[in-house]
Amino acid sequence: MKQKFDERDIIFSRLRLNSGSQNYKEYYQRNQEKEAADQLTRDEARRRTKYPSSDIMSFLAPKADFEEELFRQEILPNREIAFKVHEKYLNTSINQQINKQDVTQFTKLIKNKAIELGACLVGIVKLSEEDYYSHKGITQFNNFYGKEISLSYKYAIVIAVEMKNEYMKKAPRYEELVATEVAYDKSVIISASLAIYLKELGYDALSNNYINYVAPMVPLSIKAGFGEKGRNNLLVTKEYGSRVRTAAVLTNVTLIEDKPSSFGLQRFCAQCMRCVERCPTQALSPTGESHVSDSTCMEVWLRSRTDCGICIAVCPFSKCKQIPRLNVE
Ligand code: B12
Ligand code: SF4
Ligand code: SF4
Repeated sequence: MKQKFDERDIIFSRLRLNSGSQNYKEYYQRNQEKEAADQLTRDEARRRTKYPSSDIMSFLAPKADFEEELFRQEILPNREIAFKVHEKYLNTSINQQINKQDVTQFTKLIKNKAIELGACLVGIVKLSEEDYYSHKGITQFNNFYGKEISLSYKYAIVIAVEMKNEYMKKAPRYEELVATEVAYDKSVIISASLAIYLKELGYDALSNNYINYVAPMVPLSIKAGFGEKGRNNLLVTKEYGSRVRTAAVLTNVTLIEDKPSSFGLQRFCAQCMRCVERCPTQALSPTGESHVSDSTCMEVWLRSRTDCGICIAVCPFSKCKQIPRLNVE
């Protein structure tokens, strides 16, 4: 079995550790090489936020009037719905009477339902133990830090949501963050709604999205047949490039799995290299396994107060047409 990835290692979890806490001491005793860079990022994030006592990522907030307007008109309405549906999902109990399904028909039905709900891609993965994180980290919405993840769902219904092209091509400006946030909330609405549907039919279901991840999404979406991992270290799909956000529903109902598929991306990337060249901080590796340096990427986030997205926008498969110009402070 491949080694599992630990959610405590992702940068968002590391930055949320409070210095002086037992978890902080334990983590940096094991990972001394990360402490100095993480502390710099933490200090910079606090320095750049209007809300120093709230979540460490709150530097990603509107600044100009037009940004406030976009926040109110585009992000807030979806966020409210996402949290309502998520709450309903948590409160829905599993029907004690299992509603038996024909596998082929039900796979079709569930995929159609995902598309109706707004997914642009949907695929099925047969889960293995290594698909899960080994332990929980700290996220904005829960803190089960250090809890071992020992789940054994049979299948994942993986969904992708398109990020608005008109906004993504403005990366790394504020519009890009709006495209990210809206697609994140839509991914919660879709995955939580599917989980509610499955629970009502008598099947356990867990919604894996930004509110609570138990499994990393890039490997899952590649297994679901959405596309390949590009030089930009992201899922690149033939249809939307990397301009998608992904989520999943993990369940025990039997489904027909999809297979990973290739469209020749690796050869294309070797000639293209646009994402590597256009990344403002050289966070992407030009050779070997594709890889991103998390703290180097975050330097751009701190400067632009968005989550950048240039490596999505410049990818020819993302079809953003207009190649964005660098605009970071
Ligand atoms: C942490 C995180 C980040 C961090 C670190 C990135 C990273 N790849 O780890 C930072 C801040 C840098 C980041 C940046 C961005 N992110 Co991000 N991020 C995540 C998050 C929350 C967790 C990723 C994770 O678990 N990484 C850890 C491992 C699994 O990933 P990995 O480094 O690629 O590791 C692979 C190999 O290197 C190797 N490996 C590496 N280490 C280890 C260790 C062990 C033990 C083993 C066995 C293997 C192994 O195996 C891994 C599997 O292939 C995911 C959501 C999620 N839960 O999946 C979103 C996610 C990956 N991000 C996403 C996006 C879009 C972005 C940004 C474009 C920002 C934006 N505008 O949205 C940038 C792009 C950066 C880039 N080019 O990669 C999307 C990707 C969608 C897509 N099209 O693929 C995701 C899936 C969010 C979502 N729900 O849609 N992100
Ligand atoms: S999001 Fe921006 S900073 Fe991060 S890897 Fe992509 S281009 Fe580089
Ligand atoms: S920009 Fe070019 S090199 Fe980067 S992922 Fe897209 S096709 Fe590959």
